[in-house]
Amino acid sequence: MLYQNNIPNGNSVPDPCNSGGTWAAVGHYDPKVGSALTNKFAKDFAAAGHTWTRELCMKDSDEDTYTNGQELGDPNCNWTPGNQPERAAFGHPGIYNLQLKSIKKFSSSESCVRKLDILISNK
Ligand SMILES: [Ca+2]
Repeated sequence: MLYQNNIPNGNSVPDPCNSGGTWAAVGHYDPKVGSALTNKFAKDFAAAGHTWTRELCMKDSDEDTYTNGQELGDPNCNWTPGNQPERAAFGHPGIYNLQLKSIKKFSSSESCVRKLDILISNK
């Protein structure tokens, strides 16, 4: 996942479906499969030429009121590739945290990731 290096904390984005875990494929709805459906952050990232621009940093791709920069630990949009971000990432820039609150309960046969896919496809 080379794109991980193009965003701050790209290799340590929290997995909202798995407390303490990380979400490797940040632009996708499946944490590990880069070919899975892309999320809103991925679309904005692509529009920025797969680079971390000030505009992308200031944007709130998943509309959860936190900018992508805030969620990824670059609240002042100063990060450049290869350097240490100002803070640790605390949120996933492509998954609206409130959506997760509404899907906390799922049966053992359903995964959180699948629930996310269903939510998004109904949007
Ligand atoms: Ca956000």
